[in-house]
Amino acid sequence: MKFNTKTIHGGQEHDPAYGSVMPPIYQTSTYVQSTPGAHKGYAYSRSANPTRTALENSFASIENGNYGLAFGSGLAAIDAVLKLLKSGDEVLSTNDLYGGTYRLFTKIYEDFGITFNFIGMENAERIEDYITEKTKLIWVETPTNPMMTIIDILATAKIAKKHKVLLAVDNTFATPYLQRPLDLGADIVMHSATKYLGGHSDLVMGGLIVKDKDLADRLYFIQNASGAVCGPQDAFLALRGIKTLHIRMQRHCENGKAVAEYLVNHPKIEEVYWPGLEHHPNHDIAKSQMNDFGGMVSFTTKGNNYEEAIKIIENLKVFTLAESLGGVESLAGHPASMTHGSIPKEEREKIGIVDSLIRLSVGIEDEEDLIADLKQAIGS
Ligand code: P1T
Repeated sequence: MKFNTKTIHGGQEHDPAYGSVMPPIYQTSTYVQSTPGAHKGYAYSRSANPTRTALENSFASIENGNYGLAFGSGLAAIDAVLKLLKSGDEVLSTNDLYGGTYRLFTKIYEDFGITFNFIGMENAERIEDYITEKTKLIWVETPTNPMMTIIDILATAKIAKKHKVLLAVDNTFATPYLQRPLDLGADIVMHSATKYLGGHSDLVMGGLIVKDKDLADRLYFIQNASGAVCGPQDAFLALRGIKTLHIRMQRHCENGKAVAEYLVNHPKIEEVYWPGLEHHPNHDIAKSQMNDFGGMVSFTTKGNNYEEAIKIIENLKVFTLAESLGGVESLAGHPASMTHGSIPKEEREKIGIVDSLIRLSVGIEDEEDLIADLKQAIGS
């Protein structure tokens, strides 16, 4: 199956009970047993639930993996990956990443004796300089949140393989419509399915996808042992969202391009961060590993004025000021005070998250309405 067919049919079976075309929501915590241990493959819904299984199979299919796991949030999925590690292990991570991921790493797992090294990975060769005998995991976000930095997955995977280190890629911003990290040699793909996979801002959900059976078994064990699973209703909604991922992403990309190009030419805008722009520092890598450039666009205003950025955000009418991204509706956020507020100011500013940075999740409305909204909010 090709990608667009996989989003609809990948890993799906018609319901064996009544032949329903859409998967039933198995809203049950437990399952009948005829004698202890004798059941139809499902004993307790933390361990497995048929609606969640349908979603996990869809996750695996769209990312070209063999195994999928669904969690109660993106952070719960990341948490499960970190539980593969032990005290004394080291992790190399992109220095620009979602603030909540940074907080989980530094405020929870550092206390368990795991060391995190946050480095710029735009130049993949540099990564090797930081690998030690204790390095067990490389954590990559690409495009990064919110600076849209692109990391070369293929080159990073080669380094990870050479040193026998796991490579995990947070594919939330790109989605498998744009890039499939497992095909490029990553070991684990992670999603905040809250975003583009769900696509309608109506659920919180995480996903992991892997190819290797041993790794999958370890993660299934952690998923069951720690219990951060999603409920069947949310699994159903995420599955429904994935069925239109390809057409939504196509429009997100078209509108993202229109917005980025409008902002680049605006006299009040200083910098525009969108990997489809030819002057983006990693544009060539983006072109080689992504099918298009996505709908996330960040920008700063001339003079880097905090008050002016806040005024622009407040003036927006079609773009809604809110956390999160990846839904059909356009959202605007202020990373320094919202999504990345948990990163200390000096750290934040080193990587470009300055006070005037505005992040847009460009939705699938009419392009003309989005541009008109930016025009009235920014002024000329
Ligand atoms: O919110 P949750 O489903 O737990 O996912 C966390 C997460 C992980 N990775 C990336 C790249 C993310 O963007 C997120 C969540 N991000 C936001 C809420 C945001 O507005 O950026």
